[in-house]
Amino acid sequence: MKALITGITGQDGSYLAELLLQKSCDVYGMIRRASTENFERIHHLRDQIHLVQADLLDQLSIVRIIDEIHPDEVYNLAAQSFVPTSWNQPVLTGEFTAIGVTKMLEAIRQIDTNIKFYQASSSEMFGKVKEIPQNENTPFYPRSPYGVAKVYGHYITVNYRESYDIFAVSGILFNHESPRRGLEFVTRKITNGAARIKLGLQDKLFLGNLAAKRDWGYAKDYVTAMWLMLQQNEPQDYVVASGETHSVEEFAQLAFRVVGLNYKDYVEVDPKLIRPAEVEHLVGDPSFAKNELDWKPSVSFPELVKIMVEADLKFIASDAHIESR
Ligand code: NAP
Ligand code: G4F
Repeated sequence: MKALITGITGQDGSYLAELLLQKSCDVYGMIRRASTENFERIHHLRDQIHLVQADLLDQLSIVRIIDEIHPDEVYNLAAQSFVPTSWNQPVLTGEFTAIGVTKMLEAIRQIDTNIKFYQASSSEMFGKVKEIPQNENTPFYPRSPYGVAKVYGHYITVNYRESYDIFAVSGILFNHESPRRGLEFVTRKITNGAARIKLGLQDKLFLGNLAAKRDWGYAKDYVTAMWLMLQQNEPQDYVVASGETHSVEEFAQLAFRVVGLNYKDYVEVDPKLIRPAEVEHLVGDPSFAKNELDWKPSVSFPELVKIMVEADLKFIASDAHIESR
């Protein structure tokens, strides 16, 4: 079994590569050319995976690698994935996150329609939510150029499934986090900030909207759901979520509690971090994934916060040690 992962250098790509190796897959990772390597998350896997250069912006490069590798499964995780950047770079976000999906699907259509395809859809598509909780039938109402691009990616995946009989599925994943989460996302910003404050490296943590609510899970659990979706008999789209919702403020409260501090003494709101249009309340209904895929999350919200804070304490302590030499 051969699998190609786009976005292998990202949070999810690195965990998915580990999972697929455990399943005895031959793992190929698509990377884009950079002047310096950006492989921290997959460093430990380098001698077990194959890295191939291509770019979501370059159709021919995608056709070439799919033709050369001829994978059984393609997991399309690559995207411009940070919501605030999508207001500053809306066109580029559309090129990567929306049209990039068509480029992947079109390569599969031309080379071999038996290749299975996973698209990384997002709960950001629900945006200004039409119902609570959100499930596979909830209408979309995206609130950012990123959300709009993901809606395009979602429907082009449905369309290629229906037009060309490709086994193409979308996982509508709610926020999932880990110690490998990028530092700009709110969970990692908080756990990293709390750890730095505890270690005396920072005084304050500036955040935006503390009232926003998210359904947060653990990334390792969520990549298992991606794999399960491609092992089914029928291609279908699934919501993957914990079913619980918590505010940014609650996350901060718990994270600071892990290091024995009161968040109110350190967290301040910076109005510049408030978004032009906010997604206020996300909470998913994962019943379909639970019933059909026999999938359920294994890490609770407080456990997730603890895992992330403890990892950041370790990471920063070793970093601070290097700084002080
Ligand atoms: P991430 O950490 O930001 O990783 C994004 C990946 O995409 C990186 O490997 C990046 O490569 C790659 N990439 C970006 N532009 C590219 C291009 N033009 N050509 C090739 N590769 C490109 O994202 P993540 O959290 O792992 O999320 C994975 C996917 O799931 C994304 O599509 C995201 O939108 C979606 N999603 C995430 C969540 C979540 O909570 N994490 C929830 C729902 C959906 P570089 O290393 O070169 O930048
Ligand atoms: O951590 P965030 O930046 O994640 P967001 O916007 O929910 O997007 C993430 O999850 C999506 C799934 O729903 C993915 F599709 C997407 O790729 C990405 O992985 O922000 C979460 C919430 C927002 O409401 C934001 O306004 O936290 C609020 N927030 C408050 N202060 C902040 C901050 N967000 C960030 N990034 N930084 C802050 O200082």
